[in-house]
Amino acid sequence: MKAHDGMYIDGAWRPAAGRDTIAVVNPADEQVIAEVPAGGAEDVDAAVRAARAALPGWAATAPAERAARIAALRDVLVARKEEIAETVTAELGAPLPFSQAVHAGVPILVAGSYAGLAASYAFEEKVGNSTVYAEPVGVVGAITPWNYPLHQIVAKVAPALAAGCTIVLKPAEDTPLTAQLFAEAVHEAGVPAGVFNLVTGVGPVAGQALAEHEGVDLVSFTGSTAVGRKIGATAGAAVKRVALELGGKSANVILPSADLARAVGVGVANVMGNSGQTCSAWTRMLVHTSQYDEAVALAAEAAAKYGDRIGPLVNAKQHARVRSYIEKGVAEGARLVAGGPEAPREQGYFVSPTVFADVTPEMTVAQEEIFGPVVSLIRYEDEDDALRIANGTVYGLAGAVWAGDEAEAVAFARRMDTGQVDINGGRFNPLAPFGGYKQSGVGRELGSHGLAEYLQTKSLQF
Ligand code: TXE
Repeated sequence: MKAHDGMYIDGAWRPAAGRDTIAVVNPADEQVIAEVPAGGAEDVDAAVRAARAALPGWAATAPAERAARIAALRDVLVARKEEIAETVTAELGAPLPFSQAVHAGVPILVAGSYAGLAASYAFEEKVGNSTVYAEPVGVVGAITPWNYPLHQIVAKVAPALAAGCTIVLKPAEDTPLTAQLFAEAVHEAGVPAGVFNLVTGVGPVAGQALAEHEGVDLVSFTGSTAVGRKIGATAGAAVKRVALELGGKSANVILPSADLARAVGVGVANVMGNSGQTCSAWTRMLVHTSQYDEAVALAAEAAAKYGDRIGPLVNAKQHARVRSYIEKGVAEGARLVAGGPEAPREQGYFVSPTVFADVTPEMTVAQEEIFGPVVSLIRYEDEDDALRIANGTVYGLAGAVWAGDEAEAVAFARRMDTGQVDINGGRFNPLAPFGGYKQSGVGRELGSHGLAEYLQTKSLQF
């Protein structure tokens, strides 16, 4: 596949300071498809300097001009949609239809929403005898994961651009080609040189250098809780802003009045999409004891139907990790009713859609993020029991509630310690804030709440 052999810094592709490279592997067949440079501290420093130099100019542009650039970026993403989908499929392994609809489609919606918000947001407000200005935080260090390669980038870069911030992006080492394509799109959209910069590289080198750089005013990170904790500590010590979007173990609560077949079917599909590599996936299905056996049968059937439509996991490390979680589930007494730890194909990092029954809330598969196509069915006795189980993990990112009556589902959702809940299936809304309670993170992405992360306020009293 086509790849740039440099970093996108100050509006142009420039050679990396060192000679290290990253091999990009197609997880469906384990073949190396490209190589990109692995940047180090020197590359990060050059990118941060470019972003600092561009900051005063970009921060001073009228919101309407920033809105026009983001709208142009959205249009480039639309024009290059097919290429984006093919690139994500090549380096992440997602089936092409899923890449087209979700990996390419969702970032277009998000970019569009920020073109609108940049134009309509109240960057200046009268409050009594004061005027309050919302000003850009400054230079943003964005560190993104591989699971939704373009969405994770756009969910940070679009609001940062709308706010008037400048950016250095360090994307995941598994999916740098999508990030390079995005840099091309930013360039094509006419975003001024230095406003957006890209440094490809590995986490503990380029990522860490970016998180620790004193020229960065805000670090926005999405990834594992372990790395997020470290980045949060570094930012805290430097007294700089930080946004963390971390793991999840979301509950899909099916109340007895719900349409059971639909709730189970949609619930299984929610976990299997993107091969379970979704931080908000509803990995714990909570079913009333009176409907439990029926739900188990429905879930096993839904998972079996998924069969070959599921893509591989992103890399060998995740492949081994997910399979060892499945083995642990069996060892702790959960009952496999679909799938299992065996790799279904010789080549590629595939795992079969897996369903566990007889899962109890304290089991490892019910507590830890697996990040694979594995759903665990847990039984509950009554609503209070369901709530205790739903809230009984360190995470609180997302979830779902199903009930015959919407008001009943809403009442339950309001008692959940979690940042986003889908009611009777829900529907994606790019304007709704997304982010975690508890150890799922700090801050919000998307919509005006996502934009506010990149702003700081100044008030003038009269
Ligand atoms: O994450 P990492 P990994 C979870 C999921 C998954 C697990 C491990 O449970 O199984 O994390 O995935 C960069 N300083 N999520 O190992 O390492 C890294 O280069 C600065 C949930 O891939 O956290 C990449 O760009 N940066 C999740 C990004 O951090 C560092 C999405 C994420 O990689 C760094 C992905 C360091 N010391 C995984 N070390 C979600 N919330 O959606 C790594 N990075």
